[in-house]
Amino acid sequence: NFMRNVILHPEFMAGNASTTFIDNTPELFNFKREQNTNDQLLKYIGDVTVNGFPGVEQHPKIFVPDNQMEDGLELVSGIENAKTIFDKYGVDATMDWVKQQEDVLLTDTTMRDAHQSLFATRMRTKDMLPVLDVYDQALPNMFSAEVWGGATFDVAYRFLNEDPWERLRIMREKMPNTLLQMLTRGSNAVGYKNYPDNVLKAFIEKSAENGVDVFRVFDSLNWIAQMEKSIQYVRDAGKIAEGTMCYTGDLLNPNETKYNLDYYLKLAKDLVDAGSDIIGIKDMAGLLKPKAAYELVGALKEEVNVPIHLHTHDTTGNGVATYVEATRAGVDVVDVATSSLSGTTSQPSMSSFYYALANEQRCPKMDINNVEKINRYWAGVKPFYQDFMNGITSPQTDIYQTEMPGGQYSNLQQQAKALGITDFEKVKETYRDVNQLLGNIIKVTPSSKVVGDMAIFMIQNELTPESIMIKGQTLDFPESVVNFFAGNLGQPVGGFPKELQEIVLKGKTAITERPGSLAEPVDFEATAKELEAEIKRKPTAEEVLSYILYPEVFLTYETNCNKFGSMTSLDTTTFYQGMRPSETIHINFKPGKSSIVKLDSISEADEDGNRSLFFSLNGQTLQISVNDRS
Ligand code: BTN
Ligand code: 3PY
Ligand code: ZN
Repeated sequence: NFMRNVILHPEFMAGNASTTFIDNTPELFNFKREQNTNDQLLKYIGDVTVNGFPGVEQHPKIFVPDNQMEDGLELVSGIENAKTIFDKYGVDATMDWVKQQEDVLLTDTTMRDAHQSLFATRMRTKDMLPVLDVYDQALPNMFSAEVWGGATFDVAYRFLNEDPWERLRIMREKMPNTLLQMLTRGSNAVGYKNYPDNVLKAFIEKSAENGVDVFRVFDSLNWIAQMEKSIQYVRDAGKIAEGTMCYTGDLLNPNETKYNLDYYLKLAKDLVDAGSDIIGIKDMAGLLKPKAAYELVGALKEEVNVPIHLHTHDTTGNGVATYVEATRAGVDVVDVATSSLSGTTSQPSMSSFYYALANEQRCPKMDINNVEKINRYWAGVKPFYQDFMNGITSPQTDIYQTEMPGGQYSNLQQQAKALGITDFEKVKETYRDVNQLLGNIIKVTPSSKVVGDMAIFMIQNELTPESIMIKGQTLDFPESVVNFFAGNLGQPVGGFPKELQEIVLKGKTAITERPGSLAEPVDFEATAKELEAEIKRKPTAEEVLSYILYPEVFLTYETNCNKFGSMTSLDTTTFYQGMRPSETIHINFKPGKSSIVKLDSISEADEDGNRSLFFSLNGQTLQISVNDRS
């Protein structure tokens, strides 16, 4: 394990390890947590068996058949692709290569946005491994695989008991010949608030070192000032900077005065001036209609000299049509997901798009039989996550009016329900009103939350846009709304609606500068010491960053790691649902070392609420005590 850590360490891989490398690199000794005592894992199984998984209603166990990759993939190696060009010749040569390709290139979002948008980002690394093992050789013509960032970072710690950095290193190791892509929220990195510039810089450097090649940088208000630092840090790290514009409104609507073609062309030019190597169009709600995509991409190809990368969600049902039109207009790369994890709130289907363009010059290059085989593997993974599915099974065309991002659509439904608001039509209508009230803003994490929170607030307090203007001074607005009007998310296109801003801020002044320019830099050494005192071991630089981004979440993860050990040997059904009395499972604690675990019985709770679980492990009885928190 120690040698594996040495060999896989980014510094070692880069050939930069010196004689002090081992002494100065505490993470090399982080192999203890990869192991697991029987006791720890049974404790975990016991806990999830008795208390259920956070956020999931307890139900009879749903057994999902074991899932394996089929044989017979056509594996090829030695193909020239974006990654081989990048490794050999660098960023500019890669972008030139992209522009020269006749076929439209693809980014496969299956392992990031697809499961983030379909089942709350809950996919475990374990279920990705069989695909990672064959990826480079089965799908060698991908432009990139989007595998990191967005919500995957905190959800890994929070719910999967996984270290996201370790996931990234595994992906890098197993996919050396595919560009790995991540989503970063500009000044919010992979968090929900602004961080000081030195944190952004360190986060991007470490992400690059651990394996990210392409950084898609966006801002939730399309404010260039919130993106340009990150873009520069990506460039400084020698990686590919994808400056991104979020798409909203309706480009071809003659009444669209704000988010029209001129707006996007100017934004794209500003992003290129800020150092973008490639321009991303991020259509998070699925609002970009086919003809609009044709116009937008066509105009961008004329106006800017960098490749164009289009991302959409199929929430409204027109995703493939949009991509076909974008392809005809010369788009360089589009984002797709394996078909079993595509559609609705996820990306359009990779194989549907392939067939839509079959026999055409720009048809994407792929071995369609490999794609189908790998897709059948993913189809087998999907049922493991049914507890987290968002329930959306058909196109939601009302999104053209509400403009709600796919990821928020199902979330807000749940949030409203939890507060006793069952009329989702009313929520959507109010969301639309709030968007107008706020000045028709871009809506994506975290600005979309401002609109959602405000809509819920208005419904709960029976407020209308008119009554807010009248009695607003007496109202306690949601924190996210105050934060928005205070300028802490940045400056919206066209500025704030002044009257409402005064009402919400109640005399406080708003900032107009970039929030990051006012933030004190973080003292990494002091923070590392503080964290060391908490966890009683020397943290890695990556762990210090995780702690800065998500202090509580990281410390809880650390506690859970010490309590439960590593979860990697546990199958996903048991991980999320635990066991039921009389059930037997097999656990491979180590490769080739399979153990038989049976749950014999669960006792009644004693007066302290503790239950005893009687397991047999390879025939030997083990008793685990679990506190029943119900
Ligand atoms: C977390 O919740 O922070 C992730 C670790 C998982 C802990 C397990 S999940 C099932 C059981 N119920 C809990 O509340 N914690 C444990
Ligand atoms: C994220 O920020 O996680 C997103 O995917 C936004 O669309
Ligand atoms: Zn997305």
